[in-house]
Amino acid sequence: MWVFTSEVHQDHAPRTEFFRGTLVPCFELPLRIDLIKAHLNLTESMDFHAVEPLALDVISQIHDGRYLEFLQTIHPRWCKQLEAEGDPTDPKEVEILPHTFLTRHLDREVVPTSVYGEAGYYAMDTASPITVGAFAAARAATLGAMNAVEAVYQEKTRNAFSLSRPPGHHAAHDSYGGYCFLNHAAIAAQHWLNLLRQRSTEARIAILDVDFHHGNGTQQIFYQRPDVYFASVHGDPRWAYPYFLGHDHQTGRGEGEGMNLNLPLPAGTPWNDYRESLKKALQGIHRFAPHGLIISFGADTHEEDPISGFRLQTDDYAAMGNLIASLRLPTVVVMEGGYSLGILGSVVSRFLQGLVG
Ligand code: SP5
Ligand code: ZN
Repeated sequence: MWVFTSEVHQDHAPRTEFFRGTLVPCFELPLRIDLIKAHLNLTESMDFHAVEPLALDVISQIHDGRYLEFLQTIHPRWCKQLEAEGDPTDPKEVEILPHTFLTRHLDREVVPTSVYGEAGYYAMDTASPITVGAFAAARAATLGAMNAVEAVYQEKTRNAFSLSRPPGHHAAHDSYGGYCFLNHAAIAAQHWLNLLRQRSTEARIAILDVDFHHGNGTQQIFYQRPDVYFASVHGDPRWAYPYFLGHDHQTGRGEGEGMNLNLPLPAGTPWNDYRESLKKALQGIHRFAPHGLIISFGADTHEEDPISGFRLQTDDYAAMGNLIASLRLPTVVVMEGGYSLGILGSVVSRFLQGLVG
């Protein structure tokens, strides 16, 4: 298993998020990656590789240009405004957390010029602060996922893992949230398709999302496309974040009809039930016959996760990796969520070991 990771994520160290009516310390922290890295360093058959620079224009095939400009400029613009107002706060301490959102019946044609208005235009929640390093960290995470795709496409390895943060699967074509700004799995899929199309007119990629939360961004991005199959096992959005996407009646649209498979599950789901849904996801992927598989991996299905609601245990993740390996596809794993610092390292390590067999 090749592992790609970089230190750029350290500069995105958000302080607080809004949770149950108050500001609480962020769940999505640099320490998450440090702990996983320490574990993988002690895990057999993990080969760490440096992330190489690559052209990033593929990002514009997935995300809206105006949205990308927003992500890149919003923090410096807000800091400049604070400075002009005589606010002495160090830009490194400044976080943008919007409070007013573009919901139904409101006007989406006019993008506000106010920083908080613009953040509310693009955001889906109050839990994803934009810090000084958020965009650079997200871009580095995308680059890690693209490096993993290249390694697998060039057959240097059968499996590669991009160990990065912030996560990506809640980021849609032009919206962010759930701690995600760029959708690394979606961009990696697009990059893989672009490479495949240099050799062949046939190019199909499957994305399997096993984070506890539904990957609303990934679903939205590929909803009408026939070249990417998206399967997700997750907490039913009727009771779990992101609440407004991930129902089983959402099967794709137009050319993408039948290419989206949602498998929502009840609170408290243990591995034995989870496994049956995972098998259905794998059957769907097998029928699609993709050239490659991308896994959005979250460790937040674990019983100890502080913000989720399933009951998987540490040993179950080896079985999960093993089951997915039965697809026998070239596989890229990208890191999504997982917030229990106690079990995060061993869960990721078990999963990857199960995957390589
Ligand atoms: C990538 C990822 O895992 N994002 C998750 C973002 C979730 N943010 C909002 C969490 C709200 C949790 N609801 C409270 C349940 C507490 N038991
Ligand atoms: Zn999650």
